[in-house]
Formats: sequence, structure tokens, C-alpha cells
Amino acid sequence: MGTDNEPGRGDRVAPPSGFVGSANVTAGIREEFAEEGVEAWARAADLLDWDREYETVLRDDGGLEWFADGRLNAAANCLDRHLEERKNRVALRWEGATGDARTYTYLDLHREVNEAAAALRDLGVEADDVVTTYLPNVPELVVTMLACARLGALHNVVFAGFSADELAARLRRTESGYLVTCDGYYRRGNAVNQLTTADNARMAVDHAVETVVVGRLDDGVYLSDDHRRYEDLLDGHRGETVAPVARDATDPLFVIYTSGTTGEPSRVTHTTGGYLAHVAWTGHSVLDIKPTDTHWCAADAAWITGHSYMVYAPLALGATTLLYEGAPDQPAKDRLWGLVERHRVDTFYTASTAVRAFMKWGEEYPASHDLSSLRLLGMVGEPIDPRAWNWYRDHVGRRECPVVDTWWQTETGGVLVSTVPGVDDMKPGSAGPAVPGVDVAAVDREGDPVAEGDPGHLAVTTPWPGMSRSLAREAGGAGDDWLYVTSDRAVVDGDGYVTFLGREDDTVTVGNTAFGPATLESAVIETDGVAEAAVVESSERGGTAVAYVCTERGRSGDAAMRERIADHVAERLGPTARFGAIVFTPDLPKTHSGKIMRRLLGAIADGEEYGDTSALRNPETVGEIETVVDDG
Ligand code: 6R9
Repeated sequence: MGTDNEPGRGDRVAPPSGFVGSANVTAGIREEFAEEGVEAWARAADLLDWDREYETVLRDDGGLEWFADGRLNAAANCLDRHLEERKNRVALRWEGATGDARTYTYLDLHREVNEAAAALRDLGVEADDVVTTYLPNVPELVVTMLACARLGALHNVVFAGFSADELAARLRRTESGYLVTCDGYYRRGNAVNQLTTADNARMAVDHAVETVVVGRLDDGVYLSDDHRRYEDLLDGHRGETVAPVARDATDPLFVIYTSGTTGEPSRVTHTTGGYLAHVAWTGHSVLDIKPTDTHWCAADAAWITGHSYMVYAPLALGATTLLYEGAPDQPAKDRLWGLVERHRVDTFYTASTAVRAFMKWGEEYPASHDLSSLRLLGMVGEPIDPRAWNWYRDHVGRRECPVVDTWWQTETGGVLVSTVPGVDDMKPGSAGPAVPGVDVAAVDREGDPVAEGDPGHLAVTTPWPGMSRSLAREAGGAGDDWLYVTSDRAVVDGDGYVTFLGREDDTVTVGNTAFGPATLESAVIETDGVAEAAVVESSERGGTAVAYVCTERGRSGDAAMRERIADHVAERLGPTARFGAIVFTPDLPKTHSGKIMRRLLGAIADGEEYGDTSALRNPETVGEIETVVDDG
């Protein structure tokens, strides 16, 4: 379907030969998993150090238990066990929003995590307590997460931009008695007073919340008697070590809330053994992270993606992980590519919506940096259209890097659908087959498979180690009858490759046909000059669909462009596929996980109340969009 040199939807693209020879996982892996069955997951567990070996890979004891009877500590797996071989290698590199930078070797990180663990322990934190963090992407966030893991306490990482109400709800629902926050931080060049928001949240909950404050601004933010300074606490424990608490494989490692782009955010709890094994294995097999690599997951640490592939997978694998604070276009639109160049990044993983934003900004930004260190590109979070896929592969990956489009969810812990980069052909616009050891199918509402090539709900039909505790509980005793039906709509082709159409709650009806938003958006994006699009249903506008469109830089959204979009969509999807309105906007509202907030766009189109926008990474776009909609 593509042009001679641009593969299109459904076309196969072989993994680059230069990559194949050195990939962590090579041909035969799918056959091995198929032959060995569930035992094949022992590979994942073997990437970890266990205090007590597990007895069974998967036991069904009324609930599923991965690596049952095994005991381990996640922080010891991410730090202690690397000290012997690589204590002076860099574990964490950080670049702050204002250009400040810090580097932690494995020894440094081990030291600070121990000090933080000692400090938290002295505040009363015990195994199974919940410690909430309310911090931007700063090293202290990673340190606190690992300090909790060391103590067997659960971290509950809350996005730094959330309002006091959102934070209070999360403190309340997890009964969390501890909060690690900061005095403030810089957001788009402006200092944000984080502590006041944190205090407002604390006052809104009934229980006491012991509060630790990281000094990020150091401009004399007032601390009262019930605030403890992070730096002072650690000073009181310099050089101390805390023995890592051995946890059962099935013991919780952390809690996290789902993004809530559509429904209410819900709480998800992940296990210590199954989760860590799953993310380490997929970091190794899908993201191809090697211990000598600098891996960069350019995302917010508060998103599950940050937990799994910024913190746990790269550190469990002994690699260098890069953490950045701030925005990809601040101070300039080449910020990320400067970081790749400076730190010689090997494997790069980011949100699919970020890729579309890069395309919107223009190819000159990646072109102005030396990106030759990159070996693999990945993305996650939303369906990607073939055009953005090709742009990423061409302009960031020089056609020398495999591109992995990874599908997974907060509930799944780690990647479930993706090509294995050194093994499988890629297909632009399709995430690929399920990873080895996992089976998926498109099913109807009853859970029965739909005909091949028909859209359905994506269902995962086998258990996997990274499954959340509630999914493991639910699957117990159900044997082969169990399947996990997601609210994602998808088509599975004859090769088992999955193309995602968007979430069922986002389905848009035009001309009597219900489309997944991705189908409509992909058709809009194919139009020359369009970079990003979101299509939502509007009840105000006669039940029609509204397309919000961002143009590529240098291209203007005018009547001619509107016509070209309408014509192209009609040509692609049929003459009844017509929008009620096409609205040009500089940006789309996105959550901290980069997901387009379609619900909000629907409310704007209908002139409805939409309430709290603190879940957005770019709340300032809402006003801009309202202005365009009002004018239009
Ligand atoms: C990791 C993460 C989960 C939802 C998921 C789906 C969407 C994620 C995707 C994708 C198409 C991909 N999603 N990856 N859709 N292609 N490669 O994003 O977790 O924040 O819980 O969101 O994201 O709709 O159901 P989470």
C-alpha cells in the first residue's frame, strides 16, 4: 500500500540486518516458548537473583501465583547484585528542567537508596505500608521508589501536575501515611509551588501524613515543623545500610492508578516476582537493553511506562537509565535529540503521541544532532499511524533501527504485544504479534472470537507474569477458560499481527458506521501537511464527528486544507465518512502519559463543563482550543 520507499499499512519490513546479528533474542524464541509452554517463563525469572528459588513457574492455588514460593527483593535486584561487577558504571543520568545535571553510579545510587530507606524506616515505614510520592522526574523519585522496595513498602507515585484533590483522593484511597514531595519545581520556565498543593491535599484527608520535602527550588520556601527536609533526613543516615527485605514473589511491589483518560482512575497493584521478571524479560527481549547500554525511556515516571521501563527493567538489567525533567520542546524543540547525542543513547522508548509531535515540529530537529548511537526505537501509549511510524524510522532511526510499537496497559505490568526486534518483520501501523508466551485474540462482547480480519475487543487468552494482583486472583481456578478482555478495539490479521483501533469508549459514529478513533485519525493524518489529529463525537453538532487537527510546521490550516482532509477521508473510508467540523489547533490536550484526552475534546465541542484539567501535561492548550472552537 505504501510508495516504493515508504512501506504502508500491512507491508512487511524486515528487521535491519545490522541489528539482527547482535540482538539479545534471536530466531527460534517463538518456537521455544511454544514448545515449553508456561515453563518457558523461567527465562524471565532467571534474569533475577532470588533469595529463595521458586518452586513452580505458575501455580494455581485459587489465584495464580507466578514463581510461587520464590523470595526476592526488587531493590537488591536493581542495585546490590550489580555492585560486584559494575559499581562504578553509571546507573542513573539525570538532566533537569533548567539544565542542571547529575550522575549516579551504581555505588552512588545504592548508597542514597540505603540512606533514604534508613530515613523512611526511622519515620515508621514498614513492609506493606504505602508511601506516596508527588514529585516531577527527579532522581529523588527513583531513590524513594527503590528505598520503598528495599523495605518491602509499596510506592504510590502520583503525577506532579495533579491537583490537591487528585492527590488527596490517592492518599485517602491507599490509606497512605507518608508523602515525599518537593518545595517546588520548574514547569515551562516558571517555578511551581508544589508544597502548598501538597499541604492542601494533606489537610483534606482524615489521617496524618508524615511529609518529606525535597529541596528542588531552594529559594526559601517556608517549611513548617511538620515538614521534614529530605536532605536533613538523609544527612542523619549517611553511610548507613539497610538489609533488603525478602518478599514473596506474589507480595505487592507497588500500587499505581490507571491514567483514567476515559473512566475513573482505578488502583492496580503489582507483584514483586512476576512483575519484575516480566519487565526485565521484555526489557531484554523487546527493548533489547544490554548492560552496556544507555537506555532512555522519555516519559513521566508516574506513568506505568516510567515504572517498568525507566526504573525497574533497565536497572534490573544493569544498564544506565536516563531520566529527564521538563518538556521535550523546552528550551527548544531539539532538546531530546541533544540528550541522545550527549549521552550516546542506545535504546530510545517514548509515547506514540510524542512521535507525532516530533513530526509536527519538523525533521530539522533530529537532523541537527548526531543520533548514530541509537540502535532501537520503541513507542507505547496510543495507536500509531503508518506515516508517523515511517517518520520515526527515517528521521530518528536512519532506517537502521528496528521500531517496536509496544502495546500494554497499567494492568498488564509490561509489554504483551510487540514484534521481537531481531526476529519478527515489522508492519507499519500494527503493533505486531503477542510477545512469545502470550496469546491474544479479537473477541466479541461474550468473549467469542470474531472472524479473522474483523474488529473486536482485544483479549489476552493466556496468563503472563506481569499481570496485576487482581487479574491473577480472578484467573485462579478458571483454567483455560479464563481470558482478559480489554476495552481496546483491534483487528488481528492472518499472521497474528494486531492493529489497534482505539478504546471502545472513544468510538465515533459517522454516517451510521462506528469507527475506532484510530481509523479516522489515521485517515486524517495521511493528508499531506497534517501531523496530529483527534476525532471525537459531538452531540451538539448533530451527533456528528469533530476532527481536531494540528498541521505540520509551515503548513496552515485553511479552507483548502480542510477540503483536502475531507476528500481524503471520504476516499479512504467511504463517502458517508464526513465530519461535522474540522478544527485546526496548535496542540492537543494530553495526559502525563501522552494520551490524547478525547473526552475533554468532546466536552469542548459540545460546550460542556469539563472540570479539573490537572491530569493534563499541557493544560494551557485547553484555552487555545476553546478560542478556536468559539471562533469557528
Ligand atoms: C502502557 C500504557 C493503556 C492503554 C491501552 C491502549 C493504549 C498502549 C498502545 C496502545 C495502541 C499501542 N495503548 N499502548 N494503543 N497501540 N502500542 O499505556 O498503559 O496508561 O494503562 O494505557 O493505552 O488503549 O489500553 P496505560
